[in-house]
Amino acid sequence: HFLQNVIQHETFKSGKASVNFIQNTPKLFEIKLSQDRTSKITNFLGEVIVNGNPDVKYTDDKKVFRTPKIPSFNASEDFPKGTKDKLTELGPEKFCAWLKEDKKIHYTDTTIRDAHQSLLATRMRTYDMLAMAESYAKNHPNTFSVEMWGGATFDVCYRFLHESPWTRLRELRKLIPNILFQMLLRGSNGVGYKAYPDNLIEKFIETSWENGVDIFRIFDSLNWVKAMEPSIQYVRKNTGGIAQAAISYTGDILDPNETKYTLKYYTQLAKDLENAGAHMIAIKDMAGLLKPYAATELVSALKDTLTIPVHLHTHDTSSIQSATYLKAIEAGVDVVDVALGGLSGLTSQPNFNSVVEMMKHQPREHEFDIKKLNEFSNYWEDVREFYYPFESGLKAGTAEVYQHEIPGGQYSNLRPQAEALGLGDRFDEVKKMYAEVNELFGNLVKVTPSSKVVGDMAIFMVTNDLTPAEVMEKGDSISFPESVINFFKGDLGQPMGGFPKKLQQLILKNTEAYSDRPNAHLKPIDFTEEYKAFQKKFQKGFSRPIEFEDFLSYSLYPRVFEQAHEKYKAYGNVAILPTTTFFYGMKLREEAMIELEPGKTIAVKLLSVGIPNDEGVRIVFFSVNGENRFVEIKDNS
Ligand code: 3PY
Ligand code: ZN
Repeated sequence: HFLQNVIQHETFKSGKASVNFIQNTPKLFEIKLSQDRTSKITNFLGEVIVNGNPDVKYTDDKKVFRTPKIPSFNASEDFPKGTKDKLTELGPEKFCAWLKEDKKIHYTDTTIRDAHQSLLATRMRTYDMLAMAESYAKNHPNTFSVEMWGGATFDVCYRFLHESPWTRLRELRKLIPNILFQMLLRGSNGVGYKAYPDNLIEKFIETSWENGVDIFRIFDSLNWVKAMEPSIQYVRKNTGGIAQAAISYTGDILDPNETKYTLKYYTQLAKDLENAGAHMIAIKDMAGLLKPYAATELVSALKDTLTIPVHLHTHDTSSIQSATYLKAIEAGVDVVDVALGGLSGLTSQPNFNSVVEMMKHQPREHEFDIKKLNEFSNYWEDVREFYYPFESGLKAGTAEVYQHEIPGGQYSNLRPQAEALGLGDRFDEVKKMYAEVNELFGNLVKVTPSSKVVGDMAIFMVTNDLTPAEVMEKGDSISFPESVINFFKGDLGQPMGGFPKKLQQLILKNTEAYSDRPNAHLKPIDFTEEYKAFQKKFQKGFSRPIEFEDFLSYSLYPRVFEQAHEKYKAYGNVAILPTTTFFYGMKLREEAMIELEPGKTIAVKLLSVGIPNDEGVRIVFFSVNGENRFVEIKDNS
């Protein structure tokens, strides 16, 4: 093709091409680049058409998708001012003082982070977010923040979607320049499941801010202040953003028998975090255990104790969490986390649209264009259908959550995980065992990654038909899951009240435990040397410049990054594909419009899929902008 371009070029045809013709005609390279991109994308499409997307475990051939409608907006109008402008104007301290004084209730929209993490196994693609972003920014500039980054979205972006989370952040930032962006950070565990060197966390925070994150919700999976302090300080020192420290809620403060996770425990924890430099406090109710009357107590006590604003996060697993919001709002909470209707409820957050309606004509009402808000809910309802293989199958709220205390994001994943291990019929046992493991481990705060340790152990015990008593009796001869061993060694930090000593000995056998910060045991990253080596290794054959952000991702997830990098080299930027095309390929004669870059769209139509030859290779024919193209794909079936 490249040669064809040369041959067909007017200068070449006229015989006037000099020896430097190719170097002096950059247009030829642009054409080559776009042809490379087209052939990589058609290769990907061919793969999905012949072999399916390996991430999609089942498909329903009868499924008919609706076309999601983007709520109307004025494209030529400037972005209305929002909270991002206010933060830029005031800086974090004054911004938080303004928030605390403001009587209106504020809303964080979690639709494009926690909601899909908790309902659709984190699979939402950037494509569907970008499509509605500008409209959202222009229609709902009074949203407090959009939670759109961090938690599990970071590694899933690479692992299953073959996208860069950094590109997601930057592209969204361009289309939503006026509303605060919020991310979830697992303190010293970053956006991973283990401890990382402190200087990596520091650089990660700084670079996230430079790319567009404003609010850092920092938590620790054991509520260990020592593990959150460095991140709070990095946000304060290295960014102009907001350090929001979270108290992860577990148990029931209204239970008279509760001796560990009491009201006093939470208020002290919040005060310690304020003293450590937090600009705001979040109540992170990751399992949805904070009942309405408990919210009255907790929020009132925090408002009395703290001088900074309080933000409430919950999951509606029990289905009564909008009552919790009502009580929290009455008690003076400043911000609540909600998800747009179509992606709300159950293991996700309470319904944004309905909470806005609940507050209508009330003293703390914050006015929203409810008609438009409902259009966004409909948009997500339609988009959600694209992700049907990733639905968890939960149909109703459950009061069992108060017994097992499984976080929302984990609960919707645990059933498919149990099913994959042949424990589908024993899911009830897994849930019960989760609670028993929690007791065995000394009653922990359970949130990523400590929740994963408890889940791994529960599945291990059900699989091996072990009871807690048997673990204590035969522990010496049991090979425990790796995550459990690392946890008891101190890799995730120290739980309140320490580890149960006898069990710790049984699990660790001869391995030594430590009680200081796990990060202190890790070698700092040499950003100059290691980045240089990284660039050298990964630039070759890569169609865009390798950047420092890639290096950060690699430092957090070396294997995951490497695999995503290989995919990028083979297929280019698959984030530009419409979601149905990405997951399900194309039907015969179907046409997909693919925007290679702004203003450059190609029309790809599937013409035929050949029968396999002797080597099992099929020829897939496409028409690309009216020109025939084919790719050869090995059929793996
Ligand atoms: C995460 O860490 O991903 C969470 O959402 C924890 O609740
Ligand atoms: Zn959550």
